[in-house]
Amino acid sequence: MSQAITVQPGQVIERILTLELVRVTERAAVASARLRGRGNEKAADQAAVDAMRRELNKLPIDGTVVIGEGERDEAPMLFIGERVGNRNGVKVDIAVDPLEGTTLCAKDMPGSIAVMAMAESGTLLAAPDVYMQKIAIGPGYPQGVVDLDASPEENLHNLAKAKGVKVTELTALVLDRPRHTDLIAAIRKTGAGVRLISDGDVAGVIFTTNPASTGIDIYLGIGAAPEGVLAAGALRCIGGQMQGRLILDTEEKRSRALQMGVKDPNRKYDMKDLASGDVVVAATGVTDSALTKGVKFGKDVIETDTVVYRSATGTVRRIYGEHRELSKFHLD
Ligand code: VTB
Repeated sequence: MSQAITVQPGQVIERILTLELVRVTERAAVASARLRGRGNEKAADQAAVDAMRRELNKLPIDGTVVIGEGERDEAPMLFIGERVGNRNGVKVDIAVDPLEGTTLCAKDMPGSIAVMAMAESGTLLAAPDVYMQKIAIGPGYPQGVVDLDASPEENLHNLAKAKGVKVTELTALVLDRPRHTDLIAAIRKTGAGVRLISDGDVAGVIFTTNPASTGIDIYLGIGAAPEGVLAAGALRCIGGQMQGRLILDTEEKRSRALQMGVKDPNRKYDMKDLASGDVVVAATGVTDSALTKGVKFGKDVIETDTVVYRSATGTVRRIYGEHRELSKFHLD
């Protein structure tokens, strides 16, 4: 008889679910990877959503989507508030970005991933689909060395001092958007470098956790709020610091946010406010990136590359998958 796996008190997310998450992101990645380079962002996203939802509903969880494809009326699937799982299990929050970097996938460019997080119920910020101002650095620095409300100059100088390098040796990662013109100029004025990305700031934030390999010391700028929560979940597992503030610049956005429980529209969220409990995050590559390789389609085998993070232990696993039951994948 197989031995039962004991769940430690306080460990709400059973470790067995860590692997289950990998299955979910693998399937979403394979489904959208079939549509790489086809120029159809919507179709690629829909394929990822369908596959992710199908797999999620097989899991022994009672899940609620808190970060999803949108609000109920506009998103047919994986909308905020949707219940997922077979309901026979632990109550959890689910955050999904079935295809992060839809444009990258549609253009077959590097950096698109299928990503999701599962957390203790009530511990992920239910963020509306608005922008978020974000700052993130990796582990190993004193708490508060950078701050969302400090200038880019101050942040870079403080970070350089804490790292024991010259500011000219730092590189910041920023989304390539007109809204960042001043930010980019301010960073460059310090002598630091700027790496621009066209999309994919979940991975962008994660890159700060390993500057030796990615070359990225700090993430700065404005991206999407749901991606901010997913990134904070991953950072909680690996270590690092992150802050975010929702950009609620219209009455409509403020009232939508209020409905989702955001009482103070100017609140500065810390990493632990964005993801406060036990969390597991998985990401599978759709196209190649510094985080994971993209899906490879062979004659008899489909290969996937996944990274999965678990906050309870800080474990990071890289899972290379060879999938042989191809008939199952034809569903996608
Ligand atoms: C970023 C990026 C995402 O949204 O969060 C971005 O990392 C922000 O929105 O991959 P804009 O494109 O409007 O600047 C994505 O591009 C996709 O959601």
